[in-house]
Amino acid sequence: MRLFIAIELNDEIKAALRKAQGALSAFDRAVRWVTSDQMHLTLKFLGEVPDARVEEVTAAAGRVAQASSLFEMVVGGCGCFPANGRVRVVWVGLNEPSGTLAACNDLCEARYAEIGFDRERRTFSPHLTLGRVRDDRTGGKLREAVEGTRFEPLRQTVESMCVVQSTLTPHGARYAIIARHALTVA
Ligand code: 2AM
Repeated sequence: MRLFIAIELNDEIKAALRKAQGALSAFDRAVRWVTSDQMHLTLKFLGEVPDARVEEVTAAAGRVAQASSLFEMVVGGCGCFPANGRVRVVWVGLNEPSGTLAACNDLCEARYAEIGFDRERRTFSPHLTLGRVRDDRTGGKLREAVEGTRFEPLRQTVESMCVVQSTLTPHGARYAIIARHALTVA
């Protein structure tokens, strides 16, 4: 099954993400907006995992969670990937002053590399995907609108991380949490 490691978002943040999508509704034809059920923060994408290895993958996430402390993140600010040219992904950014999120991502990379998963080659750019664009033909208008969208900072204390199964369907990806591991209280 297709798996990734993620952090769930609270309802207040999800509602604000929906509002940001609404503010960009002029681009509804160009962008496939993610639904509330699909909103999350990805820590590590694992890809296809044989059923026989799911337990091992879940246990590895448990060890990462045990070695990571609770932390607070501040969500805010809209942007696009890539940084220039046609937009592929519309996102909301986040700040995490304690560095725990980056450390947690490093730990995930290390633990999963130990059990044979590829390390992510791109630098970790934590983001909350708002929508994906197949072919941006807006001539820069989408980027301009995204970069001009206000998103008031919102805080969330992150207390757990999850192993998520992604099932690709013609209507988009369906996500199901298969394990949730509490982070350590310092
Ligand atoms: P994205 O939000 O930036 O698209 C489930 O697919 C999650 O894993 C998504 O949040 C996606 O990030 C992330 N992801 C990272 N690498 C991926 C890859 N190679 N293929 C699919 N999703 C990936």
